[in-house]
Amino acid sequence: MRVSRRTMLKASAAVTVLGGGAAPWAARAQQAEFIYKYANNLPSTHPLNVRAREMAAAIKAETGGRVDIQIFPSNQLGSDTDMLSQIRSGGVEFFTLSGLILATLVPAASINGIGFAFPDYDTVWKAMDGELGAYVRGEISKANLVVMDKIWDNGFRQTTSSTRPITGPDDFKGFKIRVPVSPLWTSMFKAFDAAPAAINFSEVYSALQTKVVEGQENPLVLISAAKLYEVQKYCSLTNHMWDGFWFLANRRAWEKLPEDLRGIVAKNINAAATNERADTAMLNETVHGELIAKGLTFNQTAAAPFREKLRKAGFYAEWKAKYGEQAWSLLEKSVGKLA
Ligand code: X2X
Repeated sequence: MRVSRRTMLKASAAVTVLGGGAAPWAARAQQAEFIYKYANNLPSTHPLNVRAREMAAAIKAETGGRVDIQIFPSNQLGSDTDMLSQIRSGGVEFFTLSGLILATLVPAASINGIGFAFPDYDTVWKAMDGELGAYVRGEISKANLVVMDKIWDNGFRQTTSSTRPITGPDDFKGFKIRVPVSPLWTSMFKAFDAAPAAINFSEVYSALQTKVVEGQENPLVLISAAKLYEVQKYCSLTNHMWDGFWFLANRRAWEKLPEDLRGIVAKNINAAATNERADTAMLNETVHGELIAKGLTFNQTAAAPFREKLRKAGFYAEWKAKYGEQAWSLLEKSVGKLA
């Protein structure tokens, strides 16, 4: 068949006109009723984001395309401090944030980060899925944010450094360490006589690279995902606190969803949290070896001398007074007497 250039041009013009006329209609028919942004601070390879993508796909399918959750990982929409104000104003609809950082708005939310409180994951999940978690979620709701039931795992935090390993509390003396923007973190490292600098996670890699700080502390899974081993030499297994992410929603955006859709969304978010906990548990088995292969030098530490140093510095007494009897007794019910 011979087609002249003229006919070709005519045909393509017709397609363009048709396409141009049809596109807006087609787009409208396919567009979700609720397009909601979910922002977080973690690399897209972290299990939190892997499970979030799966979760968003399930929500889209189960709502027949009515709810479309778009994920913005890796601080694409700003630092934690920025995203916390966006979730409050409605600039983003969903956000996962460490309870310790959320404590700048909801003081009780940092309580799971009290130094050396949790001995293991069993104790963590019992407390956070039980009374302690329910108490914290109640406080978050009072601040006019919606919070999902299941907290996501960040992990037990370990200390990395470019200058020296941390073998006991004395090694923290004068240590320039990055901490997240949160009063509890600053207070704890001051109690160790370290020199904490509050820096958002979005700036951590470059702060380590340019030696603005000597070290930082984070769970092994994240030290790996964020490639912090590229700019650190030592990793000291201090296990100094357990940290998790609350899945938050802007209240107005949440209440705009009809009841049945809310049920589908919440169910899938909480299921993803449960799967993400299992993923990090699996990774915790292998990541230590991988980080050794990447060049980090590891050392173990004993908790008792660190805890004793905090006790002597008045850290536990100070925070008990800040949280109040009710919250503190819920924590001690889970982890035992803390000093
Ligand atoms: O900022 C951090 O270090 C991080 C990523 O662990 C938190 O979100 C608390």
